[in-house]
Amino acid sequence: MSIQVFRGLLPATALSVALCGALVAGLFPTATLAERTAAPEGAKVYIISPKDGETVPQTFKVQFGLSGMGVAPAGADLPKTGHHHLLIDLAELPPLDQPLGKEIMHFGGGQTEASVTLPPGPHTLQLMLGDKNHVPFDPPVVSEKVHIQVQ
Ligand SMILES: [Cu+2]
Repeated sequence: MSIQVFRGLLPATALSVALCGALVAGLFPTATLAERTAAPEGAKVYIISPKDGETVPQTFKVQFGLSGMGVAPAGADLPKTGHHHLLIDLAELPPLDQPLGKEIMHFGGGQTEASVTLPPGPHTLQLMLGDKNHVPFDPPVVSEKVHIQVQ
């Protein structure tokens, strides 16, 4: 008798598991995972100015450096290009499998420098390149962290 009950339940259980799997498979890619662009070999992003350890006024200019690839506005589908993002006081890199968020400064116009205003004290600056969809490259094209003292 217990075997009959088991047999009766099994197909329904198998069906719900299959449905669940289909739902997860269907939702996952669009919900959390973005397609990442392969980084061109030797691509390097760096902060030209300010230098590591520099003391700067509250409003100062940050100059972005890039070698091994080009700068293009966000949305432009051109090979081996991306646009800059400035990470300020970020302890950890943002998630690499989704577009960079609004908490990060985007330079989607293809800018190569920015005027930044920060409160006095120690701060860190780091650059990360994003592709046409604001998604970090694979592997990420990210600069060394620059430590500054704002007066
Ligand atoms: Cu962006």
